[in-house]
Amino acid sequence: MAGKKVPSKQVSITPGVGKLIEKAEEDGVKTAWHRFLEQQPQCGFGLLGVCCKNCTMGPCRIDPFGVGPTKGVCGADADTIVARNIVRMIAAGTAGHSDHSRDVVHVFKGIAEGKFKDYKLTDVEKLKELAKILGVETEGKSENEIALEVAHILEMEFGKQDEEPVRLLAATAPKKRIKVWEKLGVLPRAIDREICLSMHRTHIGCDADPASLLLHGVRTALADGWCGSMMATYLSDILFGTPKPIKSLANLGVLKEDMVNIIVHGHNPILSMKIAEIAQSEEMQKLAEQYGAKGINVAGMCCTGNEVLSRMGVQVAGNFLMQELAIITGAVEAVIVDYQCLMPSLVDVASCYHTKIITTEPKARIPGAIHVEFEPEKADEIAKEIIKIAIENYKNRVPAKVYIPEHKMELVAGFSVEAILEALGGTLEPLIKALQDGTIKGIVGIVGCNNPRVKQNYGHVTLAKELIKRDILVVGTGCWGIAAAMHGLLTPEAAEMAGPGLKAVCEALGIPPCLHMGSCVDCSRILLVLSALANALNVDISDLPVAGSAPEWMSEKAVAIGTYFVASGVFTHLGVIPPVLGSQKVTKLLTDDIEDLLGGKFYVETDPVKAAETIYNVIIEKRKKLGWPI
Ligand code: BF8
Repeated sequence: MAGKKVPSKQVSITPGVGKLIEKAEEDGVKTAWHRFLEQQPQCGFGLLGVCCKNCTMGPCRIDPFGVGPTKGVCGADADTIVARNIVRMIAAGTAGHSDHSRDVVHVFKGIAEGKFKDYKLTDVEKLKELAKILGVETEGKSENEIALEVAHILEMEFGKQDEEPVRLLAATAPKKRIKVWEKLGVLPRAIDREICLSMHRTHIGCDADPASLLLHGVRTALADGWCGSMMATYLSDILFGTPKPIKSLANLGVLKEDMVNIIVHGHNPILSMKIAEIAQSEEMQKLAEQYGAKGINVAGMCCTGNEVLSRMGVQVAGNFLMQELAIITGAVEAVIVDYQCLMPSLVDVASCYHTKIITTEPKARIPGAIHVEFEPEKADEIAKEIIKIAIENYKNRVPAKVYIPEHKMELVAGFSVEAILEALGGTLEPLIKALQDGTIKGIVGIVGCNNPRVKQNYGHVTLAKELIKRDILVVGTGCWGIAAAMHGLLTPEAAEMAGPGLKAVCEALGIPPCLHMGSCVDCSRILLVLSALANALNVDISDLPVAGSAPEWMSEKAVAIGTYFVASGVFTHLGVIPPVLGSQKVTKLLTDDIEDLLGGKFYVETDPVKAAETIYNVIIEKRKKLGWPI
């Protein structure tokens, strides 16, 4: 293969990955790791966040050493440019999560109106809980009537024009925290409005004050976590069931040599749940047999993988950096995608094998892919059509090109807030007691992506191991959840790796020391746990012995998540340096000053072992302040 070789043994800790990178090179295929090498050296101005291309007088670049220009053509300095760039990242991330949510609301409302017959309301108890939260009277009303009223309120969360905070946030965040946001003027009023305002403020000639810009970034991120993402979680639970602990397997070894392998990839469960469901039907299984396969094997990738894992136990093929590798096994008939975190390169990689890439959403089309537009009114029919493409493609598989690593790991996923409560016997009391007496020192939420800057999954796994060793319970979502699964951290037996206190709790409850809470929008579940703990202890979230981390983050959605964690009062670690170092002022605001305003701040450390030590110390300090034993 032309181009640089990737040091395959050094770029990942996950079994099977190195071998597939080598296979890619033998097959003449490039992966994200190859393209990352080709991109070196990357633009220093971009890495520091001091490049502005918000108008065509630019692009302007600020010299971080003060030798060259210190201002762009319009006069914006490094502080303004860095702040504007980061706010735009938050806005994009919030848009991603929340627009996903809008799609789920659309289907939820369509079911209530009787339009989408292929879906149903599965968790009616949760619907009633949500109705109560939103102040919808349920007495004497049918499920559909309740759902319709709920849908109308949720639609307004996107676009209402009054100054009142979004209702989901007002109803679920701790009162003490809401006061903090009120005082700062950062209570989000409507999701679309805050995203729109982020874009307006960062337009040429608008907000130039870094503090004012960042505060609006906070407001936008809060609209994501406590409203947009939370809505997606609530409604997905209502539609498909609230996750309960469920066993499954993870890593590329879940692909089957003698079956039609279909990967569902993306984020929205509306499509992937249908594919997983319809693939199990007798009609589809029989068709697969007619084509010489033993059946159909659906496996998940990234967050939609987490959605189908949590609710159906669908096995997971891998996390973000493994999407191309799945195709490189030569054993995948189709990758069916909705949106977000899809590498356009999937089509290039697939062109070297028999794999079909099937896009389904008008907002995420990839040149060269087959496009079958998904419509919820014809969900079953379209799911069948897509699955048939995969089945018919089985005959094109080239056995000589197939290599499926044998590695796969057992896991238990599905720890929704409800499942955690059930494991605790129906109340938070045992967890609070364990925290108070120091059996468990604290809780850390680990989230986020893979990034070729980091040895794949090393940050996720090392940080989690280091924390549980110190009796810190780890909860998490997204690609962290898949990393933890592939490395055996999501089994009750992993309690062996935990400190004595956490180990005893896990053994008593039969739970893993690391709890998989779902996809990235399900970070809202973590917020709900924090809110419940703060309320039960009559403190603010910022007083709790908790922290957040995104050890291998790369996406704008992760910036939004990190920001709403910080804004919620959480000390938040980033394992990848964000593009802010070009402004000392912005760097200080985010990693220091913001703590006085919000009680949380960002902490950047690329070494997960050092990060674990610092996080532990922060947790111990919080415990001391609460008067709890250390
Ligand atoms: O939303 S963790 S790489 S898949 S952005 Fe993407 Fe990051 Fe994975 Fe999920 Ni979240």
